Amino acid sequence: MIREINFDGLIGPSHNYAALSLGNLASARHGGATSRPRAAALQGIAKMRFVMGLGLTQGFLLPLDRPNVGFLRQMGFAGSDEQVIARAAAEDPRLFATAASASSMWTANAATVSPAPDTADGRCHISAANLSRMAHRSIEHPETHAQLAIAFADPAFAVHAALPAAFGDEGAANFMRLCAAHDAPGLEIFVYGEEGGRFPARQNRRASEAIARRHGVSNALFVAQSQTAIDAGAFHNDVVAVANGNVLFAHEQAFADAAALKADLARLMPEALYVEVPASAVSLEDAIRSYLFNSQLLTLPDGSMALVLPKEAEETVSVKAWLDTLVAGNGPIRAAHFVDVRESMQNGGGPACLRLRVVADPARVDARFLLDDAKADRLERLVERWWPEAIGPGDMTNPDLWRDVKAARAALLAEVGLSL
Ligand code: SUG
Repeated sequence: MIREINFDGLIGPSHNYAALSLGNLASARHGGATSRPRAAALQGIAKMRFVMGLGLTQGFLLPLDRPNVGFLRQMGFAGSDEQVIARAAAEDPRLFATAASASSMWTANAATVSPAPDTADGRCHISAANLSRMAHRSIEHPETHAQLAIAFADPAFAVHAALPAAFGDEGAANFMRLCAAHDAPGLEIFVYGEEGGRFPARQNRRASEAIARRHGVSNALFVAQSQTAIDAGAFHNDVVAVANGNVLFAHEQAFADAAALKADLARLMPEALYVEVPASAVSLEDAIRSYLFNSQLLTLPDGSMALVLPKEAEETVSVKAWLDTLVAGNGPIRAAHFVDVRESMQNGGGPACLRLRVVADPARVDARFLLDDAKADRLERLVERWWPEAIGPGDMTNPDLWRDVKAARAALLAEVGLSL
């Protein structure tokens, strides 16, 4: 039976705050702060456990090999791996931080996924995202693609390499799917940004069109993000909108032309429900600071829907008030749960950033990427033993730290039984 599986990024041992993402206000605000990789990874695992506890299938993707020595070699640093790391850290700290980021944790950006019921050949198509607008993220896709090719090697899937870098593609963070049920044909909504604003638009329209074409998706809409939202810090659409089943939950200022989108939905999918949060109830600033929309909107086994939101949403007065009214009402969203993913949030990644949704039969997925409680226990023990407790700006040039980070990932791969 095909169903939705959430693949969360296990938060890597190099997690740090380097202010690498222009237009991502949380990342800019926390640049130079001390990160807590161990706590971060445990928060991520706790979220996965919580979603499993709701009765849903959970998977995970592994952190990439960081610092990325191959990239530093491309940038001209030579010698042993240790020398490359030491020289880059000393000579060009920002370039080194680019190579050391644990940014692959945000698997909503790993790929775009078109489930089998939507595609011409009846396979689930998965395209790795080039993430070409941010240097530290642009070096993720070769390793991400390799990992996806292992996890989804079954012929039920078609895994594609990233698009050419000229066409920025940020994966599922700019993608929504509306459907009567996860295993029914859906309407795929590709959201793109236009250049010319205060911050870079990360998703290019042609990239979205190319993904729909190569996936064989004909029931698709291409929708522009509002410039106001990008300028206010919504660097990905999933900061201001999320969809699940027949529900599209969005801020009033999410799209350049919300009226046109509503008209298209009325024509193409009359059963769609557009749950819009007016700016008068929750300002764009509150929505972005709290990550109200960067929540997981989930269909539970009983058919009702629940939101899994960051604690920051609970702590934002306007957002909490709006959620209380939403859940008390008669709509499809029956519950709001709050999880602590603060370490990721401080880099601009909420619950929805941390997961990639794949609609598939779990039996067709490489079981090493699927989670159960026993494996979650083992992963927690491993993280407690190997993940650094803290990384402050002064630690970035410490060779012992990077030795520990490499050893931690090696221990994880051994535990999971993968060599990547
Ligand atoms: O790409 N932050 C990530 C956050 C990604 C959030 N994903 C979604 N919205 N789906 C980004 O901007 C910050 C890294 C740093 O500054 O150290 C970072 O890459």
